[in-house]
Amino acid sequence: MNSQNPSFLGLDAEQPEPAAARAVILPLPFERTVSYGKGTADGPRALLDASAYVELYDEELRTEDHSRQIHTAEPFDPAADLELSEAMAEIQDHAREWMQSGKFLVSIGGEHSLTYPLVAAAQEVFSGPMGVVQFDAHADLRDEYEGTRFSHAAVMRRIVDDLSLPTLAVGIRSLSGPEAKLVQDRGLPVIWSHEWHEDARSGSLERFAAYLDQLPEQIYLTFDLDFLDPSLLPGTGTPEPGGGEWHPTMAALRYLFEHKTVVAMDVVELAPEPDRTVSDFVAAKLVYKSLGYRLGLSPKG
Ligand SMILES: [Mn+2]
Repeated sequence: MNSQNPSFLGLDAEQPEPAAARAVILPLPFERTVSYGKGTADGPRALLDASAYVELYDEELRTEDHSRQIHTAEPFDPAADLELSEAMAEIQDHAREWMQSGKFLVSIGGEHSLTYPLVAAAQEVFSGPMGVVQFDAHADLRDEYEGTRFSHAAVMRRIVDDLSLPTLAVGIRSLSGPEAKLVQDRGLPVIWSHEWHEDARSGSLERFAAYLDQLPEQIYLTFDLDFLDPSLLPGTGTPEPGGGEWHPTMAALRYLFEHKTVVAMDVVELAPEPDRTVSDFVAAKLVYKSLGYRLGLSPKG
């Protein structure tokens, strides 16, 4: 491990070799189509730096065994002069190799456009039906944005249209008129932000569970950090008020990992703030909690 690239949880030399790990963290400092606040290229590094301060013992799962099962891969970023479509293909190839090795791949971004090649790789590697669960403030269902079909703002449209995968979007509170019409016309499953909050107030996962029941057993999870409320995680490119709070979000993630086979996941859109590390730490903790749910309680390996 290059000392320039910290490993998750600050384990460095104590982390397992890839062959012995059950999960791999793949840093993807990719930023090409960001439209508002920039800085997601610095997201992976900030998340890894902050993760050194996450306590290894998980008080909810009452174990820290999973902390020794995680390997951090070298960051991967396609050459800056590549066409966007070529860069996407390189990310897909790279992610496919990790997924084929049988590890639970957690890709950390980087901007949300990354999710398209990651989901495409998962679709190649994991045979059988697969659905995509998206936690996000934004629908990301534009057909193109600022001249590209590979924009972060079009990433779920690519997954719905080009990859023909069933989806569930959670926490949506920002979308255009045409995107809303698409949701309506196609009957795309969405838990709107106001519905999320209604459920969170009463501690109910019924709506979430009912939508999950409609999806295949295999799930790819994409977690755009702007799903969370900006009071909890301000360091993101396009923050939106009215986002998720910590405990209801963890309850939903736990439910997802307990009831479905999550085959791979990404956590994207961390744009570190210059003078505060709270967002970086929240993102790191979210990754570690997810890994705990995946490795610490799942009997599925
Ligand atoms: Mn978003």
